[in-house]
Amino acid sequence: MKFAHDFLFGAATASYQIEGATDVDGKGPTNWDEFVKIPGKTFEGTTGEVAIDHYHRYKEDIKLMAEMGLESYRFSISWARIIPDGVGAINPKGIEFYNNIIDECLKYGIVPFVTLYHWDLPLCLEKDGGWLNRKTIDAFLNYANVCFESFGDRVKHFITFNETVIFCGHGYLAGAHPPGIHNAPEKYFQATHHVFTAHAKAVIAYKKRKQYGEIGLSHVFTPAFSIDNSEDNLFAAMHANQFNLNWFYDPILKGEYPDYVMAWLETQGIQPKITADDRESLIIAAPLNDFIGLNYYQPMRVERIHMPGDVVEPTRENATGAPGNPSFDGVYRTVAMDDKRYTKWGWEISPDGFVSGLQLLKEYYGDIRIYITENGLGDEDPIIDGEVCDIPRINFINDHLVAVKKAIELGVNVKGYYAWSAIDLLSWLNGFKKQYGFIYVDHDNGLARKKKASYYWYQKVIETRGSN
Ligand code: BGP
Repeated sequence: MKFAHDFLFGAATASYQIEGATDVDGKGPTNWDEFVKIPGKTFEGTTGEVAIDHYHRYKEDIKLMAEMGLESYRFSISWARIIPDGVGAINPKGIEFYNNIIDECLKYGIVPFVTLYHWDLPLCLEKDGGWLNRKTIDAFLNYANVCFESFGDRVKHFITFNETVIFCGHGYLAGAHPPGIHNAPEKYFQATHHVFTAHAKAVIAYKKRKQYGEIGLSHVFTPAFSIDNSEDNLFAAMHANQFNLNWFYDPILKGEYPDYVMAWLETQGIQPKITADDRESLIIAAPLNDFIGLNYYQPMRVERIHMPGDVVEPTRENATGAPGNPSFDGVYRTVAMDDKRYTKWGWEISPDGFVSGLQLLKEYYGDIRIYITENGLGDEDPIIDGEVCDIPRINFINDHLVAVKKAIELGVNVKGYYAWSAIDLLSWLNGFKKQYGFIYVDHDNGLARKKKASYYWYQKVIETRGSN
């Protein structure tokens, strides 16, 4: 099977991970500019101050993407470049920069797919309470409107937020992202609710403008599967999906929160404050969403946590599962299984989990249009005779594209695939060693760009519409 002619083959990046130039041309400071200064918060103290200097090299980078045959480029806008203090005056240089990126894409026939919020919040807003402060909802709506006004004539695909579970989970539970708070579930739930409300208001505003494009949001998609068929573990998987999947998709697509999680929040006395206006926005916006974006890297394998006294066979703990995939009342834990494959960073490699996850999503939410907005392999790519031989990445992406095809054949409405990432970039917590790109960036040689083996391979995939 070939992918349909309107299926988009893309690749993605995010502003803080590539742009650098963090205090250039009027850009305001962000939460991440501050956070990376705290010792021990990032890998070997790496920061996005220079990143891969895409701010100055975007022409070269987009030309390389065009030569690869990329049909669509997903990138994010840095809010603080557009509105340096988050709420006040607009910075014309910021608008100009993103206009240039958009024009450069269009010049080559690349469809720009724009994320409004990929985690870099203007510092003034973070200092004023960030996503815990309701004022951030209005500030986001204002910022989104500025973007629709400035770019909506040429950008026809907007993603409001990237991965609410990650920036709120790491921000208010694991302390690994700004604002660096640990174990505060009441804050976590309140912040997620504010994000969903901001999304809903932006969707309504966008549709009122009649710019005739698409709008949706992207979630990290980690469907939970029980490690066996025992009732106990199946219950744990259901529970994990309620907290990690339904909590995030129900308010967006159904306009209401899942009863199961709400009931649990009540038992804990930590229900988020939801105003009548918030509820109304969620309900009005739900049917207006054009798509959801899924960032799929791995599924979760879960088992029920047993009570003291139970005999439990110890399993290897999954190093990365916990922070972004919280279990609040100790019902389940994520486990690594001996018969599964893992990356060097302990992320499970599971194209089958992708297919099953997409089917599960269809059961929950029907035929909603889906874009795979991220999928890829983080690796330390081998360089042999000067060539970047990232064969494991080729295998990974190939297997996941086959999975997407299978899901489409099973009736899942997938309309595009964005590899993470178009080019090597800064990994938020893993620095520059963990690479994802089709294009290598040589940090020992003035950030020179070089095509990897996967670059030529993806070029062929696009050329043949995935039939090779
Ligand atoms: C997603 C983020 C991306 C990117 C990716 C890989 O959650 O949306 O921005 O960072 O994960 O993550 P990492 O760099 O930690 O391997």
